[in-house]
Amino acid sequence: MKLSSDKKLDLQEILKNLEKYQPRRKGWTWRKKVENNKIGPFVYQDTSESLTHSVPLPAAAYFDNIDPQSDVVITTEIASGRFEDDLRRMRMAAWHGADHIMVIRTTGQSHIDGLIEGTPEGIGGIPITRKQIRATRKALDAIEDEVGRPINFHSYVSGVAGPEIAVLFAEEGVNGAHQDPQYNVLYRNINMHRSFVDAAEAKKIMTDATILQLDGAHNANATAKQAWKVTPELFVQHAINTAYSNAIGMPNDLIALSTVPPTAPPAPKMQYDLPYAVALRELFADYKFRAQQNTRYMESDTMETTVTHVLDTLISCMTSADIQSTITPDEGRNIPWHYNNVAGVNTARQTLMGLDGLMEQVELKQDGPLRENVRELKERAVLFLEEILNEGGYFTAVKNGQFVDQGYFPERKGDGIVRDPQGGDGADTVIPREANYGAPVCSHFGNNSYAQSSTKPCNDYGGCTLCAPSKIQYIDELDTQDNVEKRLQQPFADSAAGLIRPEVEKHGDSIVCVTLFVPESPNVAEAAALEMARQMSLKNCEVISRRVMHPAEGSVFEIKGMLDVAVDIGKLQIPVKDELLSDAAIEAWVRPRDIHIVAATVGEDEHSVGLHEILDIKHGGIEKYGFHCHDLGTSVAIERLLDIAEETGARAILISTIVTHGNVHKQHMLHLHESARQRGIREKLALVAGGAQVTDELARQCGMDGGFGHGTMGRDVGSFLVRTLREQG
Ligand code: Z97
Repeated sequence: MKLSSDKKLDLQEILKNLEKYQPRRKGWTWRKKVENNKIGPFVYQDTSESLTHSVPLPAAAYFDNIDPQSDVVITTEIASGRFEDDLRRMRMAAWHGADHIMVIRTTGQSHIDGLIEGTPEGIGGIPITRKQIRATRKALDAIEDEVGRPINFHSYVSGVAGPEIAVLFAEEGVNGAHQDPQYNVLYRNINMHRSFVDAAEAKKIMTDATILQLDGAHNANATAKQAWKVTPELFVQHAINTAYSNAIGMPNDLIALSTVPPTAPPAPKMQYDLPYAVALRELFADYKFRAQQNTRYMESDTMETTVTHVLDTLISCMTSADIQSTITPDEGRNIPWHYNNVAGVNTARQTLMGLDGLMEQVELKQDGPLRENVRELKERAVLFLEEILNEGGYFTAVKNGQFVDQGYFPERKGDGIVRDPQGGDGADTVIPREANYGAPVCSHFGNNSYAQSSTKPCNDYGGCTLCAPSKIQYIDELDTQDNVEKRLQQPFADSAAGLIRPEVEKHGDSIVCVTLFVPESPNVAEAAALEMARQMSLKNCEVISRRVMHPAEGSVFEIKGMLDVAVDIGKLQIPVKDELLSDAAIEAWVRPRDIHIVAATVGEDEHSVGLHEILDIKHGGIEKYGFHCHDLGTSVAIERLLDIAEETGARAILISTIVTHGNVHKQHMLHLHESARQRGIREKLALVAGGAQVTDELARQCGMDGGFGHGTMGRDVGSFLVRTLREQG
């Protein structure tokens, strides 16, 4: 299946012949680091191979549209509840630099003791089933071909069906998974004996399939109110899972610690989080790190969460994290929308590129508070481990509530999570293996009677599903109502009828978001903002972010609501954009003609950066084509521009206004047009306006020949001038 960048993902094609689809490869893939990587005008130190298709960062427009890629993997978490909608989001995320796609599974799947089939719609995540996984892997195979980089697909193995899910993942080419028996015990109240027995089996299966394992220690600091107090315990949790994984034979490079810097500003983040990250790195030097941004203290302000994320990424950079995870920056609002996934990925991409080469220039101090705090954290962690041993082992320690207590160990608050070693989901389900036990697949921890006689255990029974994929039983949708075919009827009908609706998450959800400032006290302002949104015809309005600017002067709100509008593509008036002339074509026309141009910022506007971008040869402006530019400077009167135009016999006047109030930019344009007309030179001149609030439409309404807004380059104006002047003759 081949994707084309101007066509939407063909979901019918993805679903076709799914019963026969097999993953192209198994196991995790890291990015390939490229030393001294020359990209555009720069040489990078911490990058990997570039993508073949991508959407560069916005500022790339000023640097030859380069899109350098970090050498660390970038994660995004996706799970709207409908996998078919998530596939399109995965494609968008991949174009922005994500190569680790985590699919959060539906609420409660940890407690289901077996595999589920079909693709039912999930709540709070995606039901992980064979059909869902296979369709996703197939889509990701096509997406990775499109962007030119392998994409790691990830979900969760913990839970009572851990070994079964691990086999499913190994069969279907899932590349990464969370597996940590402590997660089952602490957060899902699954019986501890069962969890650890299952974990050995699941980890062995993951090892053989080279699936990268992430642990679950980060959940402690997502659970604790004062997350920085559980840091000694986090080290212990990492150590338990790491040692257990090694003991069943998992190699170090398949073990990734799931880490999260535990604080967020206004906490003095570097004082707490940097020693934590450094101590962790030193203790676990031989392992991989997946660093996730702090979500514990996320509220609804995306700007604030973005700043925390940037600081987290700085810590990752200083402590060599291997994977940078990006939860959508508005997890606090529980609205992980398409464009917020992309925003999170871009925060990591932008920050990592900005930090390129940092550690070649600075080093962490070997004395002072950093070292003292690192040592203290390690000591507290060792004491924590000793106490577990003194109490009689891990199970007793959990029974005694030693974990996720909010006292800074050895201080104790007595509010830890308490679990009964004989209780929880799946209690009394551990059954001793018979001496002649035969495992259903070759990957197996412990005794396997089939392993005695032949080289490959499954030779005894003609192959297992891991060695002979044709033996895999593919079960299609069982639910006649809630299935992907039914859910896609509406999107396909819409697209056949040429209808489009707004969307943030799922096809046809019609959700939009508006931002309003209301100049009143917070409660009054909020009620007014909701009423205003309703009067905009939005339904089911809900405030998703409120920020007080001043208790009396007003607040700003973001409101989501449903805009029940379907736009008919056939009836849209889409302006046809002229294709730009090439640099060579512009120059070939301009150079032999001796064309003069007069330009200035007008009125009281001293901001000339925009104009210089357009004119100056050193910014790639139109001088390079051979135009003779008379730059009159800033805050120039319209009449003076016209005087000089007449003196020099100029063919065009370019005016620029960046900062405008009270529509003064419109008045300048109207004045220029009118005055040129009165002087009898309007027909001989091309009049062009540029500026932050100028659009082509507005400029033409105000008598200009053309207008240019944000993002305009010299070539846009050069091309326009040649076309206009050619027509004028
Ligand atoms: C993450 N942002 O980092 P269930 N096993 C482990 C886990 O950590 C988790 C599950 C299973 C977060 C998102 C938090 N972690 C989720 C070690 C969840 C999931 O299906 O929710 O019961 O298990 O991944």
